[in-house]
Amino acid sequence: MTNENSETIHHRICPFCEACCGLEITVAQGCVKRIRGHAADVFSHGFLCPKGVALKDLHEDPDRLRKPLIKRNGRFEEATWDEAFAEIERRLPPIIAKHGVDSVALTLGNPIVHKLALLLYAPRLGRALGSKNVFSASTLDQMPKHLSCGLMFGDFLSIPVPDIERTDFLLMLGANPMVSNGSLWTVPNFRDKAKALRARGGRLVVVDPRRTETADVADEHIFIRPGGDVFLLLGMVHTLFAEKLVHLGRLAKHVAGVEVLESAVACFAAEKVSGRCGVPAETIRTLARTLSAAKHAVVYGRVGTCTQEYGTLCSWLVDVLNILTGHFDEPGGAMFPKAAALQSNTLGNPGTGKGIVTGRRKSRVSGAPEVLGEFPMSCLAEEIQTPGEGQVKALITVASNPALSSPNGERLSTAMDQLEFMVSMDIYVNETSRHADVILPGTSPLEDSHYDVAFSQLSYRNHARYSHPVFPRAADRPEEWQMLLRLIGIIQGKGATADINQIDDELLMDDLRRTAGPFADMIFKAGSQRRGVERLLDLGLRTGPYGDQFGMKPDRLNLDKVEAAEGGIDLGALEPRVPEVLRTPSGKIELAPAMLIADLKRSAADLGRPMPELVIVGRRQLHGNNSWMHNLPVLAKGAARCIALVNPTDAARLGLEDGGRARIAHDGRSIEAEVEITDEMMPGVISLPHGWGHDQSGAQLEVAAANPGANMNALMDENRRDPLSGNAVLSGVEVEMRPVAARVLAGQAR
Ligand SMILES: Nc1nc2c(c(=O)[nH]1)N[C@H]1C(S)=C(S)[C@@H](COP(=O)(O)OP(=O)(O)OC[C@H]3O[C@@H](n4cnc5c(=O)[nH]c(N)nc54)[C@H](O)[C@@H]3O)O[C@H]1N2
Ligand SMILES: Nc1nc2c(c(=O)[nH]1)N[C@H]1C(S)=C(S)[C@@H](COP(=O)(O)OP(=O)(O)OC[C@H]3O[C@@H](n4cnc5c(=O)[nH]c(N)nc54)[C@H](O)[C@@H]3O)O[C@H]1N2
Ligand code: SF4
Ligand SMILES: [Mo]
Repeated sequence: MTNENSETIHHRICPFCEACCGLEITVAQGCVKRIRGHAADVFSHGFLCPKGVALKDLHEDPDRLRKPLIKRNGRFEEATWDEAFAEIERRLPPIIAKHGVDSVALTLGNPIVHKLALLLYAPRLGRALGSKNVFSASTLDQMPKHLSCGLMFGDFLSIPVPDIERTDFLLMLGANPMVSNGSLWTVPNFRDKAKALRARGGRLVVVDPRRTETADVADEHIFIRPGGDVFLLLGMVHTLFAEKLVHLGRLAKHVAGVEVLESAVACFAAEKVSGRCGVPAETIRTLARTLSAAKHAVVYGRVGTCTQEYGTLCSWLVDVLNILTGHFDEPGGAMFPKAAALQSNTLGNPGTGKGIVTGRRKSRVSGAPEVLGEFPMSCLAEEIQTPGEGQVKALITVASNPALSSPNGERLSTAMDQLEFMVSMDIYVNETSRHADVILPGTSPLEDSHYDVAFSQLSYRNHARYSHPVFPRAADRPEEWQMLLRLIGIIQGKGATADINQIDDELLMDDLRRTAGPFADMIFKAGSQRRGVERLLDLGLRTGPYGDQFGMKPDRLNLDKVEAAEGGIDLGALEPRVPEVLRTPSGKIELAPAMLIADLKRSAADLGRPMPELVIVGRRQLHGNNSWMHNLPVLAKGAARCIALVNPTDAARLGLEDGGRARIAHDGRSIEAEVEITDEMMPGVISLPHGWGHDQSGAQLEVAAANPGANMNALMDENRRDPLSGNAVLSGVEVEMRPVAARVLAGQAR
């Protein structure tokens, strides 16, 4: 669209967080002039946050790499694409030939789910490589939820979300959507949705060791001891059984394991668990009663409930509560989205399936079980550093920054220097990619097309939205799916100059043979008009639950239609999907999976554990995104600073001053941060944002380096995980804290 000032208006879904807001981007003279929320977007209705505006800064960031880099004699030099792939071909295949495929590890980072090309093709790279050493941000984030949902519903990606627009009671644990804008729950403009909930007489209750921005807009905030959620949730489940408040409603005939669950929770009465979670027994009982009595209600737990040693139990119990109170798969409760394209639980036989398996392999050093085809990210350093058969010798990172995002980054950084070869697909020379031998920079989001394959599976409403590229790519620049195909060609032994279109065809045909059987050839031919991501997306839409079935249902969806719909296509409110959504072998919701029931023993044994005096939790900040947006000026001049929040009683006990600096230590490792004293923190808990620590040599992040902050993950233990999911423990870790004398500070070069 062009207006009278010869400005063009473009619509682009924001790729920065899970809210997936539709943006309106005004371009003049080849530059972004303005970014606003797209008012006519059917899903986000004009909402945006400060990060959305920063797309301009990202696009223009001089530190964002445009050309591949090859490290020669310890220094990065710009190279052509052909040179970069030739270097990879020279160095990677010999390592595979000598040490086997498992000697090459792959790390997959968070931006992959926000970029169509990476989302659809990084798994292809993983399959082509065939290494068991695959690690991703999922084990720093949401693996517990994948596992609990996989066990209960039969598919790792069958994750229910709150139907916020129709609920009367939302109980939220370990999430702060006022800042994060939601996670495993695509819900742009949480603020107005929460406001509307309260305006219609509903209640929002937030359980968090910090009185968060979300707690500030809630009816009630309840402090909880970090890591204590499993006990609170068990106390609630116990109350439901003890007070005969269980009513499964419509789902009664679709649920297995109620009795097993009832006896397994018998020892977790509210009075028993109260001390361990720091929530009064009466509050626990009242929460259970309110949940049961509400007409439409939903419990939701996120990062704070996953990044702890009982992450899988917490994730499970959240859904157990929804199910036991009749709020599961019901309007206003926890519901399953039905995405238009590529959602695994819309494939196969509705209502039954193979379920999930985990532990098909164990990691070499710690013996951690594989979950969803991965090992815990926190095992990567030991896999590199421990000699022996199967040792990791080479690493490919795709949009991941584990040097900052995963526990004990210092050890991992040392380990990365010990590799024989490392490739980073990344847009910056940062804390991780500085260790690489070759960096392949991805395109700016404004140069790609986009469709949220992952987040439409987690959305508060069903929808289909596609964005065209805002700017053309430079002629010599491959798209990210093309880079991944080049890597695949190298790994397959076809070489760096192999015909990637042919590889793409072969991979698609392999997929179709697996998923479409006798229709494979027909579908392949039907896709022949398009290539790459658009081809996969078009086929996904056409064969999906709203699809045109290649003309058999002509009024339904294909990519042409979604592309043409400015602002997207609304596919309606969430609808009940049980039993159709289930893929468990029993065809039922498994309320009491054996693995989880067995794990309750661990939490029972832990009820009397003495509580440390001081523990640390993380937080997110509106003006940043994990580790990688601190280089964008518009965000850097905002409020994001790496400050430790401390309760006044702790500050007094430790001699800390507001605005002063403190050293925070754990297990011999320490960092330094500014202190803010605030009663928003629970006594005994401090909060520090993650993703900081941009003072590492060799990174090229000029803006971020000016205000580097400290890396809280330097304190975390790489050996502490939820044993079921492999998720790292990033919350509730014991720390010591002491003031840093001003005099010392003055003489200190940081
Ligand atoms: N202590 C603590 N640690 C945490 C968390 C916490 O709450 N507390 N949260 C965890 C969570 S939830 C997550 S998801 C992880 C994230 O862990 P990671 O995914 O490892 O970390 P990010 O900071 O998101 O880094 C993303 C990387 O992708 C690169 N990148 C950005 N855009 C693109 C692109 O378009 N193409 C390519 N090729 N690369 C790109 C960035 O430069 C950066 O290197 O961190 C986890 N770490
Ligand atoms: N602006 C911004 N938005 C983001 C991101 C970002 O970095 N910045 N990151 C994105 C990513 S990758 C993700 S995964 C999502 C995450 O989105 P959310 O899940 O909403 O994550 P947080 O905002 O970190 O909120 C986690 C909350 O858990 C609390 N908490 C810590 N430990 C415990 C505990 O043991 N129990 C309980 N009940 N609470 C606890 C913390 O105090 C914090 O308030 O956000 C995404 N959106
Ligand atoms: S809320 Fe998330 S998706 Fe929306 S503009 Fe902000 S960063 Fe982008
Ligand atoms: Mo995340």
